Amino acid sequence: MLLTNAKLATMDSSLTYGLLEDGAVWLEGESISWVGKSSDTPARAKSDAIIDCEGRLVTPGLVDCHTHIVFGGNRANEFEMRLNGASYEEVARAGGGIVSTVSATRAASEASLLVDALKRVDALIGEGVTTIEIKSGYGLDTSAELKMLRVAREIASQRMIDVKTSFLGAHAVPAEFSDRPDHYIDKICIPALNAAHREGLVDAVDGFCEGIAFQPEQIRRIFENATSMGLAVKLHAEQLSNLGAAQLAAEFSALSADHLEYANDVDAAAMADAGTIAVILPGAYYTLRETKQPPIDTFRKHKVAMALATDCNPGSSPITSLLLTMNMACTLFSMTPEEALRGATKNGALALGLKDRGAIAEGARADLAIWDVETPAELSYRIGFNPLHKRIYAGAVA
Ligand code: DI6
Ligand code: FE
Repeated sequence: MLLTNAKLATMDSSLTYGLLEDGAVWLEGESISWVGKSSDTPARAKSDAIIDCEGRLVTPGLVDCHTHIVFGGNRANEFEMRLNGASYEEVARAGGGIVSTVSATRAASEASLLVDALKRVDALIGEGVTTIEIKSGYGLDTSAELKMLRVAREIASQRMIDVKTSFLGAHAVPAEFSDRPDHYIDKICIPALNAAHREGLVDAVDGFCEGIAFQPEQIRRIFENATSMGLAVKLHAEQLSNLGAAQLAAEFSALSADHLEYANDVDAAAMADAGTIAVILPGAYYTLRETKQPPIDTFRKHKVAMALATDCNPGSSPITSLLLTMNMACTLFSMTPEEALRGATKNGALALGLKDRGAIAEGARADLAIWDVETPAELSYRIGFNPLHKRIYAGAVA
């Protein structure tokens, strides 16, 4: 397949999107074989099926590198309670919060979890997403955690999208262990991780290091177990306070540290040294009406690569639009449109340990998005508008 007359945002290492006017891309099978000016297109490429992009913008397929998109039920009732004046404590006493999603997820069948998740995944696919990360973390026992991860794997077999899974058994202490968090970590969470890994369900291991979740030393035990099995790690870090989570992530050469509103200069330096990606999640900041912004300038200063993701989850970020996430990152956190698009392509891929995608480059996966826009900035500028013209997944229009 040959794409011609395209304005290519290659997102290669240079700034300004790696923009190439009047570009062409030759796809062979699931890979990009050639990228360049249309006038330089190799003769042998011209015999293939041609998509005339008619001057449209072409970007790498989008990467949503942080989602909790598999879950049972929803939390609209909490949303309404809060807006009618209920406090978080009153919501919690009414059985709200993560525990309510855990109950709904444990009660749901694998089939119903899949049906519900596919609706949300289809919304992302409709915006040009070609790779998505999906976490467990609403099961909090072995059978339910494996159920969630099996659903994540099934999504990849039912949709033209690549799924990377993250085990997040350390998302919350389940009610039955509320007074014994260490017992939960050692007797439930780690055995569940090992069982999930044995079944081939785990691509990386995540945790929630926060006062309302797990302490660094508890996360450390999970990370030591994960790395002993050769699994990469990532971490929800410094979302509501600074517990040293970002530095713990850097110590384990984590793929990413995520949220980071309370990260500081020392954290950024440690992340830069470790090559740990900063995953910025404006959906949660917006939903929770947070006021402490992640230190974008500090990450820039230390050259910490920044990714963006929806953090799609029923409590703190019920959002299924990576384009709106990009807009939020610019408007709320003053990221530039170039940083936002890089965060949803190349750096999102790096946050998953993937170097074979996120840029339009020879040898990269043939995952592309063709947009009805004049400039890349329009992808972050518009609010609630989807200008996707065509999505190409693994070399096929999908
Ligand atoms: N941080 C969050 O904001 C979500 N999980 C996490 O680690 C909250 C998830 C939920 O409220 O269901
Ligand atoms: Fe999250």
